[in-house]
Amino acid sequence: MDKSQKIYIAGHRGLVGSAIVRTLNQAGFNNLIYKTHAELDLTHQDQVNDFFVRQRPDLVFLAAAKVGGIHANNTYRGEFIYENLMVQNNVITAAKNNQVKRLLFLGSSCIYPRDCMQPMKEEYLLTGPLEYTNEPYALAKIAGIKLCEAYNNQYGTDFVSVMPTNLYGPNDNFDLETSHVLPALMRKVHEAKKTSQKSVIIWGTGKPQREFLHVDDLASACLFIMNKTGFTDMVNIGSGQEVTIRELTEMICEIVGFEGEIIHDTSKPDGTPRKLLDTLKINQLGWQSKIKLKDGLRQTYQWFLENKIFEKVAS
Ligand code: GFB
Repeated sequence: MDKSQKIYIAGHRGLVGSAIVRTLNQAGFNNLIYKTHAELDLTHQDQVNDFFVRQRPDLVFLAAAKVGGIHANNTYRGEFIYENLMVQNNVITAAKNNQVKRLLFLGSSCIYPRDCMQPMKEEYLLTGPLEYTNEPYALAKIAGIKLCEAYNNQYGTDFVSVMPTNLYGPNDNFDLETSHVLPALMRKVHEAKKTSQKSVIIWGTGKPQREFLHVDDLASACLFIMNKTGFTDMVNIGSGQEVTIRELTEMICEIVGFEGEIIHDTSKPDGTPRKLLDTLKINQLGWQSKIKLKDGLRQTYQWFLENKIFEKVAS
């Protein structure tokens, strides 16, 4: 990457895209382009083509996607496969047709089989059935990885796919119906404390294990991989910091200062029992995550308070 290059960040308002913009700005990259959803609908091929012909970006971070937690994935199954396929097909193909020098596609750890061997190596992709609750999303992401690979093979493009583990941080979605587990728990525990509740209800048995990565660590990894011109292997991005959902809830209770009981609603699904990424590949390239889960949780809770997220989502 050099500072004269034009960099397009698709999805700049989301958790990942906003962290990539923040990290690029901090590193002195100011030649950035981004459009809001209202200005450019990435599910429309004509709009995307026109945008690429007019703007001619050199580099693309493809962080635009329809995302959500277990309930959203399982409820809006049609939208999760349709919108993600449309966005990624349009952006990746426009990048190929308009001589983009390098594109980085954001995947997800849910592309691996439900009962995958742990930790999950990149080579385990497509070796078993997927988890039902997020199968449509995972299939779309797998298609995106394969589209990048196919264009690289056929047209000599320099597109790369990265697979982050469960992410968290500033600008996350705190809506209780559609969010991922970490922001949902942060908000639930905060509300329980504010309203002096005796208990907080969490979904499932609390036994599934999840690995969490702060989104600023992910953004640093994305810049690191973008800089590896010619490196097109799919690569995992994780932290190795794995906790059960119950342990995560306890950590959040401690940070928020809530001492009530944790109750499990086992009518809600658990999802994948475990998904820990093997990060040997990116570690050997020279990248390592830095932010410890406890520190990242404290920082994210601070952001939640300072940005008055509680009041915003409640209104
Ligand atoms: O982040 P999450 O929604 O999705 O976490 P996944 C789900 C786990 O947290 C399940 C438990 O074991 C839930 O039972 N959980 C407990 C809760 N309380 C809550 C709560 O209040 N809200 C939520 N959302 N969960 C996602 C995929 O899977 O992983 C995405 O759905 C993406 O597609 C992401 O791939 C990385 O971790 O199961």
